[in-house]
Amino acid sequence: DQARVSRALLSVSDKTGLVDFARALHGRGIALVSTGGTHRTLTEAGLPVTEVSDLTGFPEMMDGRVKTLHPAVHGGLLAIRDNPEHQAALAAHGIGAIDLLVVNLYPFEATIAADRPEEDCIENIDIGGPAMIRAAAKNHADVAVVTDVADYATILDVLESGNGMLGLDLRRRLAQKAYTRTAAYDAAISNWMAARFGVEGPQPYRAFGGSLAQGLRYGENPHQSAAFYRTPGVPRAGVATARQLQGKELSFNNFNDTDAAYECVAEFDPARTAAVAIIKHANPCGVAEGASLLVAYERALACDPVSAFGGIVALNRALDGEAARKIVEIFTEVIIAPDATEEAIAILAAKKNLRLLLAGGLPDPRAAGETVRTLSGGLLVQGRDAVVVDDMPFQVVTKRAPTEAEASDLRFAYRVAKHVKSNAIVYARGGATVGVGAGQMSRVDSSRIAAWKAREGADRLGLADSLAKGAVVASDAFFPFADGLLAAAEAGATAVIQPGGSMRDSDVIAAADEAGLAMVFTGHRHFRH
Ligand code: 93A
Repeated sequence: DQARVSRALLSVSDKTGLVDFARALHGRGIALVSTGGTHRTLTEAGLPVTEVSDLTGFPEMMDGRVKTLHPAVHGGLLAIRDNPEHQAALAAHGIGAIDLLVVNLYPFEATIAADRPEEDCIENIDIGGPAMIRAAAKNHADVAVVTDVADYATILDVLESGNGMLGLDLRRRLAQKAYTRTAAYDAAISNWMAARFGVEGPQPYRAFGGSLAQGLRYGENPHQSAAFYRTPGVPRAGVATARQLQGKELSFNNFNDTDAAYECVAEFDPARTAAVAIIKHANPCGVAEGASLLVAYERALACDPVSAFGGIVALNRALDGEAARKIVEIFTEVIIAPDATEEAIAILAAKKNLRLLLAGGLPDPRAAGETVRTLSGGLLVQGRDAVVVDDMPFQVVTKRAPTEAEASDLRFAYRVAKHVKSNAIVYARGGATVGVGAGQMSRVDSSRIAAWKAREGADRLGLADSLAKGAVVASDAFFPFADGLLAAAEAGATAVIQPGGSMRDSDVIAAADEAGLAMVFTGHRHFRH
């Protein structure tokens, strides 16, 4: 399974390590072929190199768009060495076999990251490079393909120890890596086009074309392996692109919870209000608006301070000193914010284990995108839940319309409910959650838990009345029967927001009228599983 390397084709945009590598290949008696720029670099270094145009008999043309797209190149890469017909074809057309292909692609990812004009991005879509990579990788039985500068040293080591031969194992590994590279490259192009041209709907490439960003120590549990992949070509402020200023590496659960926290707090326009979300196990245990981040944090924390211990705190504005000072009073795993003041950074620096992430901005809750989940033997892909309560109908269905304060709290509660696992019930008052019921199999149970949390909150404050009294309640899906709604009324809620759409809507509306509740239908469900 050893294959001798007699001729190598080198065509690289990133010329790092190129000259040393090519010189070592030449030193082993390997003939070198290369494209324009690569040829120039190698010739300048004094190495004998054949130009691809001499192989093809065509000059590079159309600004280099066509340089290696020719049978003299692809025949040399694809011919099976022990297939007599293939060998006869090579001989008949005067094509020489290529045993080693060294290619790295036009820097498309770097070009879009630098926000270059559209025509530059298009011009940096490499066609000939991926074609050669895919050809060589297909023919890995005979050809070795190198797509990563980091592999030059390995190739030289193996050539040295193998007397100019490369083994099948290595060629297979390189081929697999090569297809990973071309897949990620095309994913970046597809993602960029989707964003640029406003293409909507599930796009497999956008969902799966991740590039490995970081291996993780373990997954949800220590016996599960895990890694974090970044979706290329999606310039979206969020956990995936945030800068970590301090603390240990994020764990799998940290990534998941921090994302939930930041997506939740991003529902609150920072120009309108400061807001804080505290998350545990991907569910909010407290969310609040406030005149300042400090006030918002204190109110979010008050909702469920026991659960908030060891939680993730997300803020919708640049973290300031007073909020930072308050947050570090209890054990917090991660803080994420668009930015932070010098003072806040200095305060957090004293807490070595606390992870601080600065995302540079907030994710757009209305942005298109996909969510992906695996099931045994398959994947489920869907568009993000990118609908925001402000854009939904706000249809009053009861005799009593909500007061202005109730209406504002209804919107607040619905924003939060979107980020609570179903069945979700959220009690809110004055722009703060006072009770959250998450993840129950029955809506009535979620209602009970939310009401119980509101009761506990009152007990902590030494108040006679539950915090649900005078609060509003949001439900992520319709109440199938009046019972859930009546439970909320009994707990003290005065207004309700829910999608509507149940067969028994009229019963539920009648029950709401009977109890003097104001109720609003949004027409949009916020299931989150
Ligand atoms: O424009 S291309 O898609 N057309 C081609 O035929 C072609 N062949 C190789 N780009 C092509 N390449 C790419 O040129 C390689 O993938 C590599 O990134 C780059 C190297 O060009 P140079 O040697 O001129 O610097």
